[in-house]
Amino acid sequence: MSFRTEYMKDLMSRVEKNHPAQPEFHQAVKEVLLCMEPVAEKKPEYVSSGIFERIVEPERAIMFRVSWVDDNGNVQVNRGFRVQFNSAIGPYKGGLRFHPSVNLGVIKFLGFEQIFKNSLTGLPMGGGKGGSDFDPKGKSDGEVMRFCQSFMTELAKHIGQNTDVPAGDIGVGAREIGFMYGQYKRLQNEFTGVLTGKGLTYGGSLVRTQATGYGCCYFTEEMLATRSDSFAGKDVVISGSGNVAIYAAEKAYELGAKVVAMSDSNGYIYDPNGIDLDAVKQLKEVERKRIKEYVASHPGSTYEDGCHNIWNVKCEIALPCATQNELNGAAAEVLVKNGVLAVAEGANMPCTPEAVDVFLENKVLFGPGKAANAGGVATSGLEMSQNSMRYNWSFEEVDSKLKDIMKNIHTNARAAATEYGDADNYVLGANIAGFLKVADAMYMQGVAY
Ligand code: NDP
Ligand code: 2IT
Repeated sequence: MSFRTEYMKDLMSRVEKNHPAQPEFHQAVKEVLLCMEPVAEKKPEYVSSGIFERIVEPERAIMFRVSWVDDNGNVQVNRGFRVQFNSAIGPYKGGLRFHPSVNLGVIKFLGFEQIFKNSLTGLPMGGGKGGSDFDPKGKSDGEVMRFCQSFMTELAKHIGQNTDVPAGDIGVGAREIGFMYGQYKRLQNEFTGVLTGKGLTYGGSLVRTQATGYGCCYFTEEMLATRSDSFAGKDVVISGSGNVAIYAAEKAYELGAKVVAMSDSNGYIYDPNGIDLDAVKQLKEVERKRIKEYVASHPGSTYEDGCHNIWNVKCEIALPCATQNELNGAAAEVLVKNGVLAVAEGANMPCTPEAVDVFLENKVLFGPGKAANAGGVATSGLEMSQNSMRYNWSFEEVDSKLKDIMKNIHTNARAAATEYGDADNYVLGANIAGFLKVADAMYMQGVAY
């Protein structure tokens, strides 16, 4: 896809020039700006008030040194980031990623996506993201704790329940959130909802663990319903075996489907009998082992090194739930050839632009991450509400709110896509529906002279 208007083309060139060597950020901005061309034509006041120029620039980006001492007494140094991208509709909100591939450009892409995703949830949350190039893999609990404490010692100066509320992402789960929350409390002497994804004993919300994966399936079920179809009886391929992948698999089974393949960063397993999810949970959540160990105890299943070929496994529903750009144009062609009906992004930007084009051209139902994986942050928003009320809702109450939110996101994205002339294009619909609320708030709040 390329730009039709000089205005957006120029803006994109400026983003590339001002944020050099950040390809993931450029990719995320380009996708949104491409969808914004008809919006700019319909709403010239957004052009004259510089909304598009402002929305692609983070309000604030914080970078810091994180030093800590490993189990051998050696000093280690990592880099910490928090990008506070947009606070037009609420406090900055978004996860923290700990992975060696993290850099400023990756955090900016994630923070940018988060603006529109959070807006789509209908809850009052701005967009932000953070993290570190720290690799939790192979570290002891003590090392992870000392890293998290050092990370929070700096981060605490910049966050707060009404300012910026981080949560988990790749490499940051209940263990890391607990260590960071403990350190925040020690530093500030305050028990507040400054992080989400907390443990249930200290302010966490029921369903937050399951929310992204469940939400992704609720969204997919809504898309399928527009073609009088459902998960029932379908084969599903899910990449990843982390928080999002595991609970997407759990809900896919509950909705009557069979999950036949899952992966980690080393390779993928295929089990034609349906993957035994309890075994995957035990391996990945409890023992923190590699997924290839699954095949030893599951006759009939196979393991292949490398994650890419997972998309060669025949399925009707594909849910990429690992990381960005994990599914390219060639993989999308294979999925289409094998009869895929629906693809929903549990991860952030897992499909390359070429892959997205293949799905749209072939009328595959395609749920972009901003819409399809918004259930996680939506439930974080519900955790914030419960923290403010000092009250807890039941599992059923939170799950039913999550379901309603995913349904509304689907309805609103579809309505925006229809208004702009392409009803089945959820990329267009999600970007426009997410953008309009934020743009309107920015417009009404004026510019600082
Ligand atoms: P986890 O750390 O729990 O799991 C990540 C999974 O993806 C693991 O199986 C991991 O394999 C695999 N993975 C990570 N990096 C790579 C890579 N570079 N190449 C191949 N595989 C990789 O993270 P989450 O499940 O929380 O996050 C997964 C995706 O979902 C991310 O894109 C995240 O941004 C997105 N997301 C997460 C939300 C949440 O609430 N947690 C909400 C919305 C989106 P291994 O075990 O080998 O590292
Ligand atoms: O990408 C995401 O939406 C998340 N990692 C969850 C963010 C949150 O604040 O719950």
